[in-house]
Amino acid sequence: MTTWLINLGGLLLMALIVWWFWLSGRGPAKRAGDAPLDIVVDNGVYEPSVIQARAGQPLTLRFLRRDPSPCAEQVIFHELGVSEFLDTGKATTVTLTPQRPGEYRFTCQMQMYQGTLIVND
Ligand SMILES: [Cu+2]
Repeated sequence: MTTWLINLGGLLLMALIVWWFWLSGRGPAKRAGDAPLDIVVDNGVYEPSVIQARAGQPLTLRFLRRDPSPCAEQVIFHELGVSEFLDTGKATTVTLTPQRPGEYRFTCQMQMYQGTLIVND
């Protein structure tokens, strides 16, 4: 009886972890589908900083810059040839279509802000 209860507790804990990471949207990587994905630029981090996308499908990102320091004013997708200036307090939309699977870095011009775009097949 006790073992059964412990197993049940373990299952509930696993379900909670799964919910937390995949369903609540608080996991380390967020998948951007057709809908624009908001990325907050503040305190030296992109939130979320890891984005998932699919090769050959357009990806729309909305950068919401809250950090007024010049460091945050530009976002650069290295290897993709995409860069954009961000206005403070206003959303800047960046649309890109990554063609090949892989990991692409995106940073500010001084590379203090760091993000990763993971492109899946
Ligand atoms: Cu910077």
